[in-house]
Amino acid sequence: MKEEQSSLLLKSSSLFPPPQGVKLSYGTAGFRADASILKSAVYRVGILAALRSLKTQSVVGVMITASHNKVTDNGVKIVDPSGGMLSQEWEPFADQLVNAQTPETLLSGISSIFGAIALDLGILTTPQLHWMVHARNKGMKATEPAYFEQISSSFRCLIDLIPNGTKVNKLDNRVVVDGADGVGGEKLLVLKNMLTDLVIEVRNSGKDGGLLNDGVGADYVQKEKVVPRGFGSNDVGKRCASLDGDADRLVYFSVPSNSSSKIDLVDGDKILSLFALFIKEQLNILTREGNKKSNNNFQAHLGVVQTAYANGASTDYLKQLGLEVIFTPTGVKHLHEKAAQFDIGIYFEANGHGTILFSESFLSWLEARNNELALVSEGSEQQKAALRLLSVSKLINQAVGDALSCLLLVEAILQHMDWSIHKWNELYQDLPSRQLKVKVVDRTAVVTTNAETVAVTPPGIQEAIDAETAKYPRGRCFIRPSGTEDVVRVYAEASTQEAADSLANSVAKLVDQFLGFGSSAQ
Ligand code: 16G
Ligand code: MG
Repeated sequence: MKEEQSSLLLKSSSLFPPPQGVKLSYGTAGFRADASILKSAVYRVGILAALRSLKTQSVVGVMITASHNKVTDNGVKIVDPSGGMLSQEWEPFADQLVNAQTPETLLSGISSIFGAIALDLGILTTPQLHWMVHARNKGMKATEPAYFEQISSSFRCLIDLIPNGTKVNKLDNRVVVDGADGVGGEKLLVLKNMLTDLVIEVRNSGKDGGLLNDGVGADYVQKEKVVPRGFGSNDVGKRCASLDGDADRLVYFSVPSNSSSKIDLVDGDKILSLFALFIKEQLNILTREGNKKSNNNFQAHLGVVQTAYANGASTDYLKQLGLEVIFTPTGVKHLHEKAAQFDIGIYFEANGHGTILFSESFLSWLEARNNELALVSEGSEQQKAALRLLSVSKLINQAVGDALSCLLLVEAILQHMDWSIHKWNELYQDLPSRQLKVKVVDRTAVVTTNAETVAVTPPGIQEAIDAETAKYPRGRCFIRPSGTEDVVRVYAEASTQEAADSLANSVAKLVDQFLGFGSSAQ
């Protein structure tokens, strides 16, 4: 590095000294902390992003967002050239860079960052940034209007392909969306005007001064199972949805009665199930009997990826459909990586983050098959199925889970099936579950394996959990250290709510006995 460049870097980095006594870690999805101590991390992530861009000779992204957390709690993360999460190989480097205590140590290891160009894309949802990085590196138009145009036009294609009989009965094309008082609500106000076959009512759009993620948003709705602010007895029976603050999570819900604030939740697992059902149906049409004569047939490998938090009833349902279900540890980077190994990989976390990935080779085959069908049987069911799959691949974000594009896909599929939210919710019935968190002395003492379903350490804890779980019909329980909070999380599932609560409580006690402050004080 040239002398004047390094002195410039020394000077500017001393403007953003790292907080004393705090060690930040890249964690599940970027550096997260109270905004007051994050300045130096943001500065250094800028340097890291520049290095990543130069190393890969591609465009990368930097996102600052509170996501689903309270407004003072911020995060900063890098979007890789593929549009996905930062390569996990670079995470240790990110940790070193962000925790270097002096500007001099920061300098060592950085050979050259000059030459990188920073573009301020303004305020976007997290998935919009991922989409733009992906598009830009593929040489495609990477602007916000191009994003809106792509998702709204592919939505229109899906609606145009709805079988005629269904269209006549179509009554219910209205959805009410809670924007979490975040950026997603604001963007949805733009998107809704580009749609003719769907009426979107946006609440908590952030325009009326509501506080981000405060009693609103996908995380609140999914965890508390009550209506978000601004929803209530007037909404009984309506199809409602909630985004999180940066619009990478989506859950649906309905208000069953006007006597309480409780909701019927339709979570990420059910969105996944709806998507899987639709995709499987289209693949079946495309490759069914009578179509075999084609010398251009292809048995697409369809896979589904979940985490241990997926409701057991959803996994049973997906397996009943004959689908291959794979589990990974929590965190989008893990699910995404696995889903990318299929021709069509569908992944979702129960919290509403997920998408559908199409492999390049499957898409080229699909394009070719569609062209072939257009020649020999234009307008046939097979060709429509091919077109629907192509439209889904354009609508659904290929870089990361995207609440806006998932919302449009859910709406298109519900219209296609002529299903109400109730019909959709009845695909299967969730097993009652309970989540708890336990403060412990050192959460890293819990090490898990088998996609977080088995605790390897501390010794003996898994046997104790197993013994407790065996007492409950349909009991399932696991513990894991949170990647975003200083706690150990407990998840329990059983045939009744009382049983799930009781199992979770017993296992939380075990965690406290093995790792908690109680045991350490003894
Ligand atoms: C982050 C992850 C989310 C995961 C959650 C788990 C991304 C973009 N977000 O929000 O996928 O479910 O962390 O939090 O990867 P926990 O480790 O505290 O339970
Ligand atoms: Mg988020």
